[in-house]
Amino acid sequence: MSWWRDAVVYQVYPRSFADGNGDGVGDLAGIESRLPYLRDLGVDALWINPWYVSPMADGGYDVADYRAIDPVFGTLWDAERLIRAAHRHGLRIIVDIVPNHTSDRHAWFQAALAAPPGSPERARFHFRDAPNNWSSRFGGPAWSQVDDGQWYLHLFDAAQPDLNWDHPEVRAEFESILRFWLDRGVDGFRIDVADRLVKQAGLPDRPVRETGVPTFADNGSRPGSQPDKDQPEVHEIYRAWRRVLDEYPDRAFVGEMWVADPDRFAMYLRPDELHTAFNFAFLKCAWEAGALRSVIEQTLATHARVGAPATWVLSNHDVTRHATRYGREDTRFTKRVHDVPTDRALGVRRARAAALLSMALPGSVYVYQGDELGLPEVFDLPAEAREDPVFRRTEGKDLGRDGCRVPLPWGGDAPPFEFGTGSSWLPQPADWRGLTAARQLADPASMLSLYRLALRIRRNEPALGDGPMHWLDTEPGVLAFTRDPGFTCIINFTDAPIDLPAGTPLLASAELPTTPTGKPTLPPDTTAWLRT
Ligand code: ISL
Repeated sequence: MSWWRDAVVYQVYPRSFADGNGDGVGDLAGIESRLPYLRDLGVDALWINPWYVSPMADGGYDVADYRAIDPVFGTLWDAERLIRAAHRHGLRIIVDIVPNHTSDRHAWFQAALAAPPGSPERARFHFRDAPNNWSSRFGGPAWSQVDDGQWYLHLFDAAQPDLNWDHPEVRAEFESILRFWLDRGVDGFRIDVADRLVKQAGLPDRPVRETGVPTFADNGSRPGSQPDKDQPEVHEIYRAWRRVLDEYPDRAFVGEMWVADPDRFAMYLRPDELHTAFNFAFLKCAWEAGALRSVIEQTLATHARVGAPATWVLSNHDVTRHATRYGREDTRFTKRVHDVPTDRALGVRRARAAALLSMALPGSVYVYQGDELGLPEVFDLPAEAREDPVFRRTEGKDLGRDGCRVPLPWGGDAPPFEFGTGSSWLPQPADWRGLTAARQLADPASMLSLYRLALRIRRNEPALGDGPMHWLDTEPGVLAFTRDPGFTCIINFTDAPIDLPAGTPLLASAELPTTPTGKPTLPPDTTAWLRT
């Protein structure tokens, strides 16, 4: 079976994973030094966020050279060595490709700035004499003006000019970049904002609400109604990319699309397009039995239609960490909120239960670095340390995403907790002493021990990974399903203990208290795996 149908993929945010040279920023040497940790954790692949030459206006999602490694991370030689070392440890490497926009320092954009309006250099981007009404995803307008008066489009930061995907040179260049990395042995690509490359012809204004404010939310909008995303012509790009990828054995794409409509979403996963895509419906869902059940059912139905495996994603480098989200009154992820009461213990308890749920479902699983340590979102970062352009572009109204990007605590009793030797680019909370990987390894009740055990069972259990699942009848507030052969997963979302169904417990996210007659029960916010 293809590896990507059931892989556990660990997301490495390289700035914050491990610092090999003591400059306070994570790097490739740091990743390489921690490969044994990842192998022992039991993951199958790493997805590494952008490592290319970049001015870092958006943490590396502003790429100035797609064929070279940023010096802060290392060299191309280091990348080649890391790919080989990962393969020796049985770990595959997925790299992040950023095709919607370049950096404003990219040679093409520099040439466009130096050339006059109407020039071929400007045709690779979207230059216009007047802007339309689109907003940047990071706040503020999506257009910036250059010295001669023209405007260029940037759906993200002004330092991230959008490429014109109608231009044949843009298409040819990215196919060449794919080959460059495939030839270096990467096993796949994560495609950044995969649904936004193609814009509606003529760049028409977005529909405007009665308030006069352009509509912005992409949740639940009518399919095809927005000119800056999910245009039908984008699929031609992925068909062409798939032809390139298929020249190399065993490689896979994972698309990043925040496309809410299941039919539109599934189109990207047709057999001649992308292999997989992130399941943001699952990530956004409340910690609630009914809501999760319908997201799971809809996910499986959507993917089954196109023969693609589902993915199960709880967190990433763009969203509030789920150990924090799940400790709140409102457990959904809709937008980033920071000033609400959070019950840390409850959040961690549910995060443990959610980990076992995601690992028992059919398909592939994503683990964002630090999930396995139960890290919380960090809110009290000093303004001057924050780097996310969202913070600046919203004048601090949105704190941005730095709070889920704080460098990992590996060991020791004080910052930088063996992340490196110098002080880390974002400060770590002093109370992360108890959360270091070293401490958690020594504690069989820790989040890290749970992840290691669960991933070991998942790998050895023929019932888990790809394949069918069957719901069991349960009381309200309880979800239970079986996987063949002989496996049951049950989650108690209610606030009272329930009876466990027949079977021998293999693993549970919390202790299973027994009744006076010796029967084990499943406490609230707990998942159990049973041998049946
Ligand atoms: O952050 C989001 C939700 O909280 C998304 O809207 C996000 O902005 C969008 O999915 C695009 O994200 C990706 O491209 C961005 C980059 O900043 C993000 O880190 C990346 O994941 C621009 O390249």
